[in-house]
Amino acid sequence: MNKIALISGATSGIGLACANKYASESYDLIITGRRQDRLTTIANELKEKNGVEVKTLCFDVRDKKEVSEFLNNIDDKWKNVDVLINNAGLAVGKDPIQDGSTDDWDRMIDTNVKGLLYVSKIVIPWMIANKKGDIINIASIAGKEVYPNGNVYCASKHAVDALSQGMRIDLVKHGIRVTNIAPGMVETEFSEVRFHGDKKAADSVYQGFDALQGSDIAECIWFASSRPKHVQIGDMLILPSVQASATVVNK
Ligand code: NDP
Ligand code: 8X3
Repeated sequence: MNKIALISGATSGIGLACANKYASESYDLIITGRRQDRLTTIANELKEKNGVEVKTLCFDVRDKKEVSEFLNNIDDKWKNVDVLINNAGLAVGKDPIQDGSTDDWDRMIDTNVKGLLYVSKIVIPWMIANKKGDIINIASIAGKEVYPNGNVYCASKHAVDALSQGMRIDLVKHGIRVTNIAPGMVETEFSEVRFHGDKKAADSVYQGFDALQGSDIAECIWFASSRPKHVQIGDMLILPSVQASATVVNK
């Protein structure tokens, strides 16, 4: 029987790259997101290419009831999740705190912090019952540093960093490993979402240097979760070679 990875936010970027990586390593997948059309296409491609099983779950991680119903209603065999990748997340807006939109703040905190918690709340008991599992939380360099106009996004990712530490402490006695992944600039749909669909503004973020790609992060996540049982990768900061900090980029 194949191992199982559950990847939240697998319709693009880092989550999609993880889906490709874990399927290529013969994992069966539960992939989630809010765009069913993309989930269906991705699932069909992964099944055909890798011969694995792929279950798609279309829900919004901000909706506690939906998260609970969709996850709890899957067949028991799917509940043997070996690797949970808490990836669904976003930045919305890049404004000084005094000009920020409370709607943007709600979206970031509800998705990046509460959504991650809602999914984890359902999956952790399955892992405890199995006495094993890997939880991979996608934080950010924004969870280690704060940069101008990053305020609430940075706060939400600092929260993810803290939750990774808290989960590791609380779950160590259950044989569950917790890895915090902190990428720098990765070329995905992230900036398009952050700039409210302004593709020109988004493209300019990644111009003039070789940005990280989703696959670079997926390789690191795979490395962490494929370590021998006695090894736990606690935290990884992954930057493009031209990036030295959240604000210093040689481009
Ligand atoms: P993308 O925008 O390409 O992917 C984000 C994914 O999250 C999509 O699959 C999206 O799916 C899903 N998602 C967003 N909101 C929700 C929601 N409310 N419910 C369910 N799914 C949701 O960006 P990235 O791949 O870059 O982002 C992935 C993670 O990586 C995020 O947590 C981000 O903060 C983090 N990160 C990104 C960096 C970067 O530079 N790109 C750097 C550091 C961290 P759908 O729209 O279908 O719901
Ligand atoms: C995304 C990277 O630097 O835009 O988390 O915050 S950054």
